[in-house]
Amino acid sequence: MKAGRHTLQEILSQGQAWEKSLPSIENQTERFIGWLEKPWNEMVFIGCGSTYYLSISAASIWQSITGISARAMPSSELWLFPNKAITNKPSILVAFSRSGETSETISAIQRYQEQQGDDCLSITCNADSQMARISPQLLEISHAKEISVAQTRAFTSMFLSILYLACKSSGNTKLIDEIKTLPTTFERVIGNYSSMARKLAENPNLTHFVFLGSGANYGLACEAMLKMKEMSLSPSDAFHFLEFRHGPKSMVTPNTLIIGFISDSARDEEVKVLSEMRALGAEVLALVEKKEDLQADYIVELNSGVSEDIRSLVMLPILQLMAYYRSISKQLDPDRPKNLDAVVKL
Ligand code: F1P
Repeated sequence: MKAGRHTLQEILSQGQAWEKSLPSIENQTERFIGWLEKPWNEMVFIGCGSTYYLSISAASIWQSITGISARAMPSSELWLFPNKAITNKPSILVAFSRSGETSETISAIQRYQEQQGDDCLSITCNADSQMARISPQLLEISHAKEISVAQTRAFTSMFLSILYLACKSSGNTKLIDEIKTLPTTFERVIGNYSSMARKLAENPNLTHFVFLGSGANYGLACEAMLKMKEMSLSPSDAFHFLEFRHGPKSMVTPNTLIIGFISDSARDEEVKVLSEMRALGAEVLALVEKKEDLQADYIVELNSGVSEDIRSLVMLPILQLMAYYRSISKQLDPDRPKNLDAVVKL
């Protein structure tokens, strides 16, 4: 069987998966929207690996859209250190897991239920899972199921669901309309930039990949870093944009590709970091809504026309594709990353 067949199909079908998932998310949300709107003091998002990185971005976006305090942590922190993890009661737990079977996430939900009652929502691609059985509230994203080990469309589709929930629970219909435009933007960005992603992935001089993102983009930068590691076994790092100056920049060489997720809110400061890294010899790829006068070696211009909280999701697929192409160019199989299983069961 052709290496990477499933991963490629899952990356390229994300727009369709979002399109199909949205009506189902809307329907399911009716069941628990009143519960979600209760006066919770805090939302706590958990997951492992990709779904932990998803939690980081979800917490940032939830707080920005709803105004309710939100935090993210790996499932293991809540499971093993519950007293340190939960402070601001009443809180609500939102757990992400593609498989619904990751042991740490199941144990964290159980620990949370023992200590807090049953205020928990699980978001998964697998309704026939242990997670679904133990969770009082469930949101299933069935159109995003995957065969590959590395998550791609499952990640972005679960992200889409939390965007929708945040907008719905704050009554922001303008943002909900914006979400509905994302599949079209996805198709355009993939269509315009997949050859650029391939060229960068196949460049043997690039041996170190650094993903920079701040605010909600930090979780996405981490996820892009994880894709590059899992699929292509390439040294990759992720940092908050301005943190990169505080030590990590000493690793920059002409073989480094810096990939910046540029926000609107902090654009000027983020662009300065990219310029400094170019001056140190790195190659720079910027992902940005409008390129305007931005200086970079490579630019992915989104032109989404939607708010920054909604659009950041569309920055990820082109980088998933870059990881896929790099894996293929190293004669690896992106469908089956080395040493990895789709689910970690302890
Ligand atoms: C989480 C996860 C994946 C990762 C790895 C092991 O799974 O960490 O993100 O790629 O293969 O599992 P899940 O809880 O979201 O199913």
